[in-house]
Amino acid sequence: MKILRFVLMVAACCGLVSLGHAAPLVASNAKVRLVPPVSDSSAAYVTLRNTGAQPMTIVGVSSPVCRKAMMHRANMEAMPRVTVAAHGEMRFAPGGDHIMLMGLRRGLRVGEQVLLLLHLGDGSEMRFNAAVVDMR
Ligand SMILES: [Cu+2]
Repeated sequence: MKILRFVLMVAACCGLVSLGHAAPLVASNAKVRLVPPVSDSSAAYVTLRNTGAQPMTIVGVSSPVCRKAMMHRANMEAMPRVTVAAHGEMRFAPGGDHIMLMGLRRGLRVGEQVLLLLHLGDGSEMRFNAAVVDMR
């Protein structure tokens, strides 16, 4: 048991467990909108697929690239939590629900990878990278 715990701890530290997915949630098509250097906010988009038989709830988002990140509806209304149904899908997409990145700490460059973290209702977190894309 002790050995198993140690192995899990090492795996978690190395990102083997959480990087890219928090099973059963899978991220795809992740991107961040390129904004002019004068803009201090941007948005991130991603499709989240719940491959599991239990609903998964996202209770927060964050990124080292900005001071504050939030889940927003298309009308910029904040969504404090989002539940992805079992075997369901949640799309954060241009013109719709999105992840708002506020207080950017630096300029963004096309092609760079931005780390995003989803904080889940069970206390775990899911990390994935989103490429900066010029979406004009
Ligand atoms: Cu917004």
